[in-house]
Amino acid sequence: MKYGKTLISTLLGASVLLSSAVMAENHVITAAVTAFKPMVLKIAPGDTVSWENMNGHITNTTFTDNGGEHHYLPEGAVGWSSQMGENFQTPPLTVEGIYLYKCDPHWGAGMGGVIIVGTPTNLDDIEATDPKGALKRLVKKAAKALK
Ligand SMILES: [Cu+2]
Repeated sequence: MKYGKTLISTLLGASVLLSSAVMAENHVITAAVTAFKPMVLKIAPGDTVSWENMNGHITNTTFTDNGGEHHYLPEGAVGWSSQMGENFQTPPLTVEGIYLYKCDPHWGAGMGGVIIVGTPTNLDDIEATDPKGALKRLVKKAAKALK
């Protein structure tokens, strides 16, 4: 009897894992001239994001400003940096919060984007960095999408 219960709970656990894997979605962002579309993307934890039409573009979560490198990611999240022209895909984004990224060659033209995974845990943290220029525009877009 005890064995039977263990077996059933194991099977239930496996089916829960399986259904969450099946339900995870990939979301596509398209590079268009000097913009990512959509610029703000909301996804569920565990979903992935991929970029298309990336010829001449990159997606990169490392920002360089005030002489240092900065990441605008939720605590514990891992960022990414694609190769030039690569139609990059993230691993499943499991840490909830706001992820900012940019295209380095076109960052001067404001080519960046926002991915919001589940609950936007880190909006206050990002706003507290007093973002300027194109970064400020990204943060405003994120805040607006959350209203
Ligand atoms: Cu670009």
